[in-house]
Amino acid sequence: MSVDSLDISLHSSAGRVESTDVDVVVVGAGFAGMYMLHRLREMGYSVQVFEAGTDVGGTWYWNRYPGARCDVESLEYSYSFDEKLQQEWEWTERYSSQPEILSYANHVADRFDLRRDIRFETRVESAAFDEDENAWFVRTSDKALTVGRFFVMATGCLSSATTPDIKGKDEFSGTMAHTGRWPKEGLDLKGKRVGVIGTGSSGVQAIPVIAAQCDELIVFQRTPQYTVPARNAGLDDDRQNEIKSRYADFRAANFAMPQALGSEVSKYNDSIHDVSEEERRERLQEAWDLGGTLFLASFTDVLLDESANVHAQDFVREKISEIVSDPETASKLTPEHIIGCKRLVIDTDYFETFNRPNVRLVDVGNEPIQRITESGLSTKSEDFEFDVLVFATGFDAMTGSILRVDITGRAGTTIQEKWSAGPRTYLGLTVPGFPNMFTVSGPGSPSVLTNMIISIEQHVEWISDCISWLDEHQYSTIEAKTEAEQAWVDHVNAKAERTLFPSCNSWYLGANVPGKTRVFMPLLGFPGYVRRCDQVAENNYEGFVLQ
Ligand code: NA7
Repeated sequence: MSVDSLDISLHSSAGRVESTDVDVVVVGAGFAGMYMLHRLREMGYSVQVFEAGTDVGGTWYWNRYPGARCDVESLEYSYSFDEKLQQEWEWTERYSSQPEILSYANHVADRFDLRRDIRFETRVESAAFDEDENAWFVRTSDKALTVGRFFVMATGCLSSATTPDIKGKDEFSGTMAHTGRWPKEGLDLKGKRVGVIGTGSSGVQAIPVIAAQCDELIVFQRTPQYTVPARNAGLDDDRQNEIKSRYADFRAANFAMPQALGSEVSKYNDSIHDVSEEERRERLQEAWDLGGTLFLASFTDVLLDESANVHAQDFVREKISEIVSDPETASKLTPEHIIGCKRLVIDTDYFETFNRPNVRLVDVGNEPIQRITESGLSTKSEDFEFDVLVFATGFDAMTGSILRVDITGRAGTTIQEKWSAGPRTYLGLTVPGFPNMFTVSGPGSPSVLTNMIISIEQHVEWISDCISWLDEHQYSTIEAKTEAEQAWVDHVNAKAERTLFPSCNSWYLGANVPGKTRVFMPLLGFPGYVRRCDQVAENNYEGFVLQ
């Protein structure tokens, strides 16, 4: 399909449309947008990608904070679609740092000549489906209009950074930075007093590195965090070569795992209640020593049953009291909630950092931050002073980056209206009322509960195959049916309700954003999801209206 043929089809219906026409408009040049562009181009489609940043990389472009690192192992957190690419790229560590992943993204962009179809420093402001033209009219911050037959939101799950609405933010005279929008030129923290708000994954990764750079660090913690050691290390050449010698098999084994990762680590298949106290401890210790998020996969029921979960909680609580020297600090750092219902964090020397003389922990769970002041911030009983304030306060996850674009579907309905009571999709890929629009790793897909790059590949391949099938069968639109959407929403909820995930305030539920409807957004279980997507396609896109 070419621009010319699109022009003809548009002329043949109700009148002329503006000329920058493409087959597909893609929003975002992270790993999803990059592969979407590459695959569609290989299939002969014209594509225009828009990206707000100055270069590729998405989440790895924006999250440049000290210590930023992936929590999926490097040999897994990489594209699998091209054998030469996965053979030629050399990873240096077990878990890659942000700079290394960004270099990889740049390498991919160069290798497949992607940049010529990406317009950087250009934000998509609105997109509207024209029912006469069966096309999406996309307006960008450079005031241009681009028309595409298809519209793909490849905007990532964790791209819309949130800063809490604390009084006095404008009064602070020092430097403020959000971990998810870290300045490209970096921040020199040497000799500085630094305050960090937030102890999620970003805070836990940044705090030890910032503590080692700055003079004095104050950590403002609202909820203590379960974190287990990453045990990051240099990647052994023998291990890398061995995996590369059987990469296709290694990928296939991971693809069959619930989270699309960790096939060589998850070796147990029994309940925590089926083993003796001694074996339970040995196995948790083994997982602690090995490091990584699969700590929770030591038994099958840690995320299903509270009486199983409590053993893993106790184990980590004990480790905190062993590592942190000051009992009062250790107690403040000790979480009480279900382990894993907020995303489990993996760290390097997080709890150890609180033994440093230049680090202080302040509990703002019991005594919230009241205001930001010219020289720091205040709680009810104390004023704190620092030169740099870091917000490690997270993201409006999964829906934030979609909802900040004015997207209008059929009959003038906006996505903001459609999702006012929480996101609703069919397969996490499509939304009734929004024909020819796709979301990569959207709400209702496994996304953040899996190895994201593998989920992205599966989505991109499904979307591009769908577009090609529609053209082959001469359909101009595809639109999810409302019944299919309802059944899907019920399926996602039913899966979540069988687990402990809904039991605490996490970003998976949107609970970190004031006013956001509480809905568990990702779908549990990758292989079942893939089977369902394949089945839908095999059955001529059941659940969709095709015209
Ligand atoms: P998270 O995991 O959402 O963490 C945000 C942190 O900020 C968390 O500790 C919050 O406490 C804290 N927070 C948010 N607002 C406030 C206010 N007003 N006062 C004090 N503390 C606050 O975001 P991350 O960036 O760390 O990680 C997101 C994902 O990115 C991560 O899971 C990885 O997948 C990559 P709370 O727990 O809500 O009490």
